[in-house]
Amino acid sequence: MKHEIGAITHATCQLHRSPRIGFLAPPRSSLGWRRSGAPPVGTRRLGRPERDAAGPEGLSKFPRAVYFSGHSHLNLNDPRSIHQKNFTAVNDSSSSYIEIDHGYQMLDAEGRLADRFETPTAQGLAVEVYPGRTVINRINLNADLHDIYTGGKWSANWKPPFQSDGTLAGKPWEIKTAGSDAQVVENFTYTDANRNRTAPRWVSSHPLSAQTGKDGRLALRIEQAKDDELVYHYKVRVTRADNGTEVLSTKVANRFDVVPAADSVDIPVPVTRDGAKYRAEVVAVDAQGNQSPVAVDVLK
Ligand SMILES: [Ca+2]
Repeated sequence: MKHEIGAITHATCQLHRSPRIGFLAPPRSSLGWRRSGAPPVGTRRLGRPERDAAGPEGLSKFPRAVYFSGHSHLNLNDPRSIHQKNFTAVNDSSSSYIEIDHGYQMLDAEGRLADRFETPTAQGLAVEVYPGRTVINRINLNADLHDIYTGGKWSANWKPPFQSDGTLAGKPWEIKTAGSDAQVVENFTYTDANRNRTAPRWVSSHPLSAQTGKDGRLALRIEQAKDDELVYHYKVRVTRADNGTEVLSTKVANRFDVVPAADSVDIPVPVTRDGAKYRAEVVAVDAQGNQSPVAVDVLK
């Protein structure tokens, strides 16, 4: 099974043809960037039926196994990118562009709200395997602020030099692998039962304010909330203060992949800033769905 796990990892690397850390099950492993070529020493390439057989059911008997998603593009900042039940499964993101869940809007390069789930940030994993523990480092290779459609063109592969020198996408994930199989499972920390339950909090006593957007329209400025993991998105609702007519209702993805993070974000509101009053309600939400108190303010 150790060999099969290595081969699965290698097979997924082949799919994406991007730099990845080669990985074998502990305690003995090889470590290094792999692009293509022969499978890691001591492993063999699996065919599809064998890979299917080595899926969740097959791996459930091997709690030290680490399954790398391959080609998921899902970002490494998200605490849900690791999961433990009978073994460990991790996303391994992408070295071209990363993705968040669908169903959100992001601010594009011009500061407009656009339907986006991709950002041109490069991420990868660096895996260290020691006797008794495995450490998976989440690396942000390019933590700059870019838009996946810069200038209206698909812009997935930003090239160095980057403004940032590279950062981490979060604390390293550590897996204890010493002891019996039962002890290894008992020591799992990234489980459903341990999912984070601490909600984001507002730092400013007045986190909302009115700004004038580039086009002369109203913009809602949000002073960023804080979370013990990350603020995943903001639920935003803006209504006319006099009659309650809704002018904006959306979920805005927070660019937690960008370092340094912006202290505030300006959300364009599709109304002219002409003195009319608008009621803004904003809730900060973390990746697990924990919600801050609603921040309310009247803008004009
Ligand atoms: Ca939290």
